[in-house]
Amino acid sequence: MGFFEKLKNGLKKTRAEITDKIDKILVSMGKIDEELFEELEEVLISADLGVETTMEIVEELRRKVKENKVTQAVDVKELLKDQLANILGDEKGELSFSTTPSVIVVVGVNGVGKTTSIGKISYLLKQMGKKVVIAAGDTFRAAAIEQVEVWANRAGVDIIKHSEGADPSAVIFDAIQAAKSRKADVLICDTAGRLHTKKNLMEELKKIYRVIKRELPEADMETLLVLDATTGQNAVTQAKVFSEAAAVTGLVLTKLDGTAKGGIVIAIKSELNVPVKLVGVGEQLDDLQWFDSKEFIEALF
Ligand SMILES: Nc1nc2c(ncn2[C@@H]2O[C@H](COP(=O)(O)OP(=O)(O)OP(=O)(O)O)[C@@H](O)[C@H]2O)c(=O)[nH]1
Ligand SMILES: [Mg+2]
Repeated sequence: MGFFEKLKNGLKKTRAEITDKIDKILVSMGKIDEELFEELEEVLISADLGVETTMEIVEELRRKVKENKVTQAVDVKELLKDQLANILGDEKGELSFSTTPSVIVVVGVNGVGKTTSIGKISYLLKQMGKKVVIAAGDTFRAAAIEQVEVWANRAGVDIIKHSEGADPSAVIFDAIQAAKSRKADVLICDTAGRLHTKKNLMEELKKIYRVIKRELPEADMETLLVLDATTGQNAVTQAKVFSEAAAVTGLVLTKLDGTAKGGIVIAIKSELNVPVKLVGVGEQLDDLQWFDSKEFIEALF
């Protein structure tokens, strides 16, 4: 399956929730009236575009319908598609790798798919000809180290680890030295999703950043926040919390294949000023794609 086919396949449930429902409404209503807009509102909200974003979209639709003197309900679909495309802009997932090494810190609450995504990103980068080193920075959760090691092996990249309970910033320190001496292009740091308290989690992240800044002051650095698309609006809240502790440069939105609420991509873009860089559409090594807003809209409609 090609990339686009995979994305389309991954968005199957979301498409059924948004596009198929909208098609039904438009065909059954025929004419454009207030009831039509209300039904559209309902569909968009249930696909997790969020109340605020949905209201803005529907308001704009009303305006466009008037402005363009649209009378047939079926013509509303193109207007809606244009508008969603507008919200997403022509965003394309990209990471900066101008230094050797460059660093990616992967953060997010437990279970969102950090470790899995690290394996997939390593694989993507390796295919681009990059040499990758992974730092097993989640020393908190039992079995986290073994898990990230399995993914490193799958992707065929190096991993630096300590034992469970070790200081994560010590792991990162060693991984930086290894990345330097092995002339790696990219160092990817796994982090814990769960600690005793949110405060500990945030303090630990800050400590990790201090080590990186001290050892690699010139390095390009990305902080990718991983969000689970199936958690819907909660993902927006998580993004707000993490942005306070870390300079989040991009989002990885996972499990788009497992949810009908992929509309969260649009809510996130509309509510937060952080670009979606990658999307996860399955559990295999190659089930992660660079986000491309145009492709996303095409796959949705
Ligand atoms: N269907 C699907 N499942 C995914 C995707 N990404 C991750 N998963 C699954 O989500 C579960 C959690 O993934 P992990 O990578 O362990 O999540 P984590 O954020 O590292 O979790 P902690 O280490 O506990 O903080 C696993 O069962 C993964 O297979 C995706 O894009 N699609
Ligand atoms: Mg993990």
